[in-house]
Amino acid sequence: MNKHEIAAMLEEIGTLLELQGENPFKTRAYQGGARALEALEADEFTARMAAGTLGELKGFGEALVDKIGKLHATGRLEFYDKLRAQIPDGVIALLEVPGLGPKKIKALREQLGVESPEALAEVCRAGKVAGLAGFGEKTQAKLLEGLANRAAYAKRHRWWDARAVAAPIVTALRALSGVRRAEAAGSLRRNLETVGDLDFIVAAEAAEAAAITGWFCGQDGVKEVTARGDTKASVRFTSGLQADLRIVPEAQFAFALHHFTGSKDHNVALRQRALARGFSLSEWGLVPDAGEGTAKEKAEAGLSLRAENEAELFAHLGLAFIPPELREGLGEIEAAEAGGLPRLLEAGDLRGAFHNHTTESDGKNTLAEMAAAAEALGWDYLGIADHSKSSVQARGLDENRLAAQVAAIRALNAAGTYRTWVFAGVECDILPDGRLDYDDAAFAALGLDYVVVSVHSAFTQDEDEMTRRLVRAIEHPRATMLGHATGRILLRREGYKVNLARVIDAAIAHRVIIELNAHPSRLDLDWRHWRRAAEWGLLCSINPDAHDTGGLAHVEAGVRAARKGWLAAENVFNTRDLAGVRRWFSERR
Ligand code: DGT
Ligand code: CA
Ligand code: CA
Ligand code: ZN
Repeated sequence: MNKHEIAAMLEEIGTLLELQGENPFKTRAYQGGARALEALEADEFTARMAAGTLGELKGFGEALVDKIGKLHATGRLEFYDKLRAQIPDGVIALLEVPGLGPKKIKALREQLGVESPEALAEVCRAGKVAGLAGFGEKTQAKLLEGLANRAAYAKRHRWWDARAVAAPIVTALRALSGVRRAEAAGSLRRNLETVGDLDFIVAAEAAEAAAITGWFCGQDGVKEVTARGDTKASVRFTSGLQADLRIVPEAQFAFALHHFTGSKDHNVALRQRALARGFSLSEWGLVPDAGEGTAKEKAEAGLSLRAENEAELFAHLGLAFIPPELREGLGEIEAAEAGGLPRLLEAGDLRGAFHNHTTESDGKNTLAEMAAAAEALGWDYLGIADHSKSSVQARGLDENRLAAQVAAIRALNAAGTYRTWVFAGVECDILPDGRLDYDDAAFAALGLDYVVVSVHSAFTQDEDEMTRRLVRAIEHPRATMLGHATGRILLRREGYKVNLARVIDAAIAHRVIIELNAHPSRLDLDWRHWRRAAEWGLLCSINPDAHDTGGLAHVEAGVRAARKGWLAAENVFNTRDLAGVRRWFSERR
């Protein structure tokens, strides 16, 4: 195990011990150990592990060093396995309920015998939780809301995770004998932020279909085959994700791909358009509506118009090709008819990104490592925006540390070590009253290139208060961009309540960019707002919010969401070249 994995393990041990009611001294030793480990340079860690000198450092007691050694060498720890085995899975699941930490869970177990989210829902509904010391009516209501979200979301998966499962399957399907074409369809292809199940469409000869479904059902990770026929199959993976496979004759492929890409609303609208032209559109083909027989029979009788691909299908209906991500029944057919579809942003349009963290706050890689990674991606620039001082748990930077970081960034640029230019920014907390985390004198002295302003505290303010708070931050002359505008965490937590129309208006009026936070769990501001906001003149920045070098790649999720929001390159700030970005920043300062 590497240092990060060991630190995560120690952190988990601390949590498990807390759940068990161990004394705080002991649990803190593990949590402190995790932090000390994270603070250690990777090189030093490796050297000290080799030399057996980790114990010489402050914060690494004998017991801790022993456990780190075992994890480092073998990736396993009997102590952990035993501890974990003592705690029911349901209790572990309780840790995922928003608003619950180890202490509260312990109280719920001891006083109400709650050992699972389901049991918690029951006692909340019965009103028993409100009476416990440290809980109250408000907490009880919050827990119920969190539980409801959890249940609603349990069936969906982040787009990023679903894509990671689907991509190798498409590759493997294409390599099977007899497979002419294979694509992932459904919500994944439409770049929806969460995906219910995967849908694969394959073109192959009927004689090969059984072998293909056989491979599909027998592939690694399949826990259960939920349906199986000659040309169809459905499976469930161990992750809980399900997948449907459909095999069609090659002539039918474009129609099937289009049908199973959806969305349902888009399909309904397109079918109506076909009917108005005397045709019936279905997964089988595009056949004349008149005459005897079902659409399937007509298609099998060879009555369908031919379409090699979806572009030809759309052309039969007098439409330009509609990119899958626009197929949500939100006016894309009208736009395609009028030649009004946007030239959507592409991943290659991005020249860099802002809002990235380093080890100075809660990132896992240093400034130099982040710059090197950005250079490897071919980026012209990289913006560093670590946390500000109020984000204490993220080791936010006070004025002095930030000044030192700005100096380090200037020195790095001057040294010319990397081809990628580094901009000095900060992710500045928006305080509960809308003020920023540094005063005017500090900002003046720091000479930052830009400032991302974000909410990291007091999420529970009412809509009015939150809206006023965000607008006040946007009105601050130093604000360049608004970070993760609603604070939502997909599948886990709703965004805070805020009047987005007013926030967007203020951003446009004050020339503040709003980020599309590209972290796969955020994708915030949501794609549903971007089309209109961009028409009004809002500028978007696709920001990975990277906490390590690998996190920079998340911009792809942001590009997907931006495409879904009808955005073109000109709507996105970080498609500008270095000179263009510099100009914008200097005009704003
Ligand atoms: P998901 O899986 O919940 O994230 O969403 P989708 O869009 O992938 O939905 P899914 O897997 O149920 O079906 C894939 C596509 O197949 C869907 O987007 C449209 C098409 N489809 C499925 N059922 C129907 C239906 O009853 N009517 C129509 N018009 N289309 C359907
Ligand atoms: Ca699906
Ligand atoms: Ca499906
Ligand atoms: Zn943030």
